[in-house]
Amino acid sequence: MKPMIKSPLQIARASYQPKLPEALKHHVVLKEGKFTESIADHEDIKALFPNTYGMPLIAFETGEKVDYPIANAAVILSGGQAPGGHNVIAGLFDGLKKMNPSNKLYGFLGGPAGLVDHKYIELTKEIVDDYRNTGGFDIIGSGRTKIEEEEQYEKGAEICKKLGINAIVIIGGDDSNTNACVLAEYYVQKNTGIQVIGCPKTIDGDLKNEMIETSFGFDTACKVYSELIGNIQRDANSSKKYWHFIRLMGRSASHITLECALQSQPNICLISEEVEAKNATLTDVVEEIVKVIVHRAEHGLNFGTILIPEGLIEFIPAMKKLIEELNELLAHNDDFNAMETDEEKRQYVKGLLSPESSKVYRDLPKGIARQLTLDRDPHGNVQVSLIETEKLLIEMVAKRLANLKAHNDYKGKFSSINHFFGYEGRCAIPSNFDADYTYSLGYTAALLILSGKTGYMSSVRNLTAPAFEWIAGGVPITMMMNMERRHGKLKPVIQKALVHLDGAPFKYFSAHRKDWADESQSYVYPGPIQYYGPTEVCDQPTKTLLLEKE
Ligand code: FBP
Repeated sequence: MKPMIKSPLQIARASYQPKLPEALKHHVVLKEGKFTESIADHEDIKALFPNTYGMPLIAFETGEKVDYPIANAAVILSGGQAPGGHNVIAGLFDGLKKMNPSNKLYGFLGGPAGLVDHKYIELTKEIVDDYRNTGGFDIIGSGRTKIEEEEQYEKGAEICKKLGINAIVIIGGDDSNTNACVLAEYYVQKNTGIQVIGCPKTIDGDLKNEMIETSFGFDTACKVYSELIGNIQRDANSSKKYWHFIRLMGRSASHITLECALQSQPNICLISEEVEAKNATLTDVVEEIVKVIVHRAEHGLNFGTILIPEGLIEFIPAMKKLIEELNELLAHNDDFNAMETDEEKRQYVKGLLSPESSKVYRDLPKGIARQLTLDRDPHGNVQVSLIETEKLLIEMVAKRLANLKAHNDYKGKFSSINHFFGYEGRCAIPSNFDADYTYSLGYTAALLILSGKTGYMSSVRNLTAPAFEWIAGGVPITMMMNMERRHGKLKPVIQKALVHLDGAPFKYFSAHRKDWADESQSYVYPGPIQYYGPTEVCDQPTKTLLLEKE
């Protein structure tokens, strides 16, 4: 294989030593805390997870030397890329090797499918060293295959037995960690001796709770998008001629959009959770945008920026109902899948929807209606990244402005440009925060494995303090669960954390957005992520985290 060609920054980052919580730099002792309960539906979850329900919280503290047994572990990267994944692996590798150099780490290739299909590599020092502090998941690849059948669990157990693997670390979002917990329970029930540990990954920032302060990758991705938004704002402020409609990844939750707004102060920022709470229609959303555009035009400002969360459409109540109906309708629907033309599919869907949803569906531009019926992801979710909400809004806003113009109520000029930022940030070189956080998560996962734990998620807390004050431990995954309807059935799942309207980040935004919308100039230009330099420039966590911890 040809050696990787590295940029000067990559070469410099290869020797960056991520910071660890102080306790992890020494011998550690495992301290058990309170026994736990699921966030809701206690009896149902307890019945489904008789062996892994209610386990205590865990913290690692400085202590005496412990002789750990030999452990061979394997790691899986699951779902969308997030900056820092390689450092979880590096931390896991270093943790395992430090406790016993004979410990081995394998990587299953291409996501959870690698476990079932027995595709793997042994991760050696040479391989891991090549990927330290880099973005991407390409060390072993990722995938979205859902492991949910007994046959898949058994195939996994078979390869683990063959390789002598006694623990699997699944690095994933809420759905992947839910599956990790199901797998952990199954392996205990079958007495396989295989432990399963989860790790909180997703740029979306929606895997968080009291014990998981943030998912990794959110920090870096938001910083990359905010840099781009800032650059666009400077461009808009220079040429003064375009309204930029910027859709941001994040699936259902608007955390990314909110964080980018806090960092860049755009003229308008929509938050899906607020739209839902206000029971707003698409027309209400358009009116809100138009109001600001008209106001700025009255001051001669025919330009601006609008941030749109990619999941917006799912939070407009009428659209939400339509999507829910479509989800049920399209789950395993062979008739629909066999249809060849879009028109055939359109007619078929229209006929089966409730009268209200059928009307909403008919009124949508055809392109958007088609995007709503595209394949669901393996977890049954609409792939919101494929729905071009920014274009839908541009179309509706332009129509409304033309109407106002015809009545002499708007004298401005409306030229728009659409953007979608998602893939640009998911594999960025991790910020110092993400590099340190992920390395610590991986190292903590190694300790959980060596302590014989299963059904836990690696947790590193107190993240707004300097890294040496971070607290490392484990959280039982069942603690984060409740029952929800998926693919038409009630299932135990980790509850997604949406933006709380009574939370500090939203409150801050809501208190300032009027100033950001008006004619005074309040754009912020965050600039690119800095890896070297003063700590206030290089080591800051997200504004969301800072406000939440205030
Ligand atoms: P995860 O939840 O798996 O981390 O993925 C996040 C995400 O980037 C979402 O923001 C986005 O909607 C989706 O993945 C896109 O999926 P894909 O990578 O399959 O295009």
